[in-house]
Amino acid sequence: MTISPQSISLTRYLIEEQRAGRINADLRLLIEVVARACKTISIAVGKGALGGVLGDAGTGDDVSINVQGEAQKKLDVLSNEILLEANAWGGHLAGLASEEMDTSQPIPDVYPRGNYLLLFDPLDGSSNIDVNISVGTIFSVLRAPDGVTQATDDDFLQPGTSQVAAGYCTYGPSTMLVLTVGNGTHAFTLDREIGSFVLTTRGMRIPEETKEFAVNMSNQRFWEAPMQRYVGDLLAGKEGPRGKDFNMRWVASMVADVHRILTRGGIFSYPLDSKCAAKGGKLRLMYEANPMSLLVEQAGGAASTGRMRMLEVQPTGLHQRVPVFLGSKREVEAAVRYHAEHD
Ligand code: AHM
Ligand code: MG
Repeated sequence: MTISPQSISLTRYLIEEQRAGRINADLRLLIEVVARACKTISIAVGKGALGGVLGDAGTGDDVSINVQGEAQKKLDVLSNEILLEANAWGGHLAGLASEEMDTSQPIPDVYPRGNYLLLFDPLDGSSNIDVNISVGTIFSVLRAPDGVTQATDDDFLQPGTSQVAAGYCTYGPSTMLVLTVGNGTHAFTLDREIGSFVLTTRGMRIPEETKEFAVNMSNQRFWEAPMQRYVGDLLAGKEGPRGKDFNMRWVASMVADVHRILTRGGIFSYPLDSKCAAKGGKLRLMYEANPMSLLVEQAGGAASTGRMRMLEVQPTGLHQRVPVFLGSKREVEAAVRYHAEHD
């Protein structure tokens, strides 16, 4: 396949956004650096067993555990290192935070600093790494508070409405970067031969109505009452109160599930359940729910905790967890209604 002169690369897209005054040079560089790191991660993921990167990090009884109490995979650790290394020296950041690190990471003293904060989940969907199913990287960009050049954890605790950019990269049959800088959600596909991301869908739009939902049904008995009733009504199909038959899909990689929903509609949910209630939910607000919520809203969808707009949640911790409902607008509104009727 050859690239046509009409093809718009990520670089060109970002330069045009800069010319239009929607981003500055530092944010452009930051996004380029993240995209470059994602290409490196894509190569490691693509090698699979041949790259010696499958399986748990650490050995035997000494399996490496992250701040979330989860066993780290070799690729989790490698992806984290790739993103840290790529972003440390560019001079556009005042700090970094990752799912894989307890606290935020300062920029090494030898490098200049900038005005942005970067948060990421380096390799989301870890349970799928060893079975050759799509995984992805999720990232969120915030502005550092005025005057802050070396950020502490508290500087990151800004609501999702403050994000200046968000995106994910999905490592599936093709590698795709889906990005927003607050002016729509756009998809870029990696042209592996020339090593560049090419704009393949400008202005993704999520259909407002859907007949498809994504949830881990094995947790059904642990859900709260409004969620039980909501999914019960979806399963009741045409004969039930919703009056239509719903289909279900669950990859167990948020990036892949959200990518499907951005492409053809649906509702993704990871609700509160009695197993994760003490933690506030399963998915993390700052580097999973918030960036995905901005991407979804920018594509005409909606995102909620079930009780409030996701992007308005005031974070209290870097690794805070939240219940998540996002995707087709009318369906997210329906899920929110079930919660409101119950509360
Ligand atoms: P991870 O960040 O440790 O990979 O966990 C997040 C993942 C999401 O990608 C996915 O939606 C969810 O956990 C899957 O959960 P479950 O194992 O309950 O199906
Ligand atoms: Mg994750």
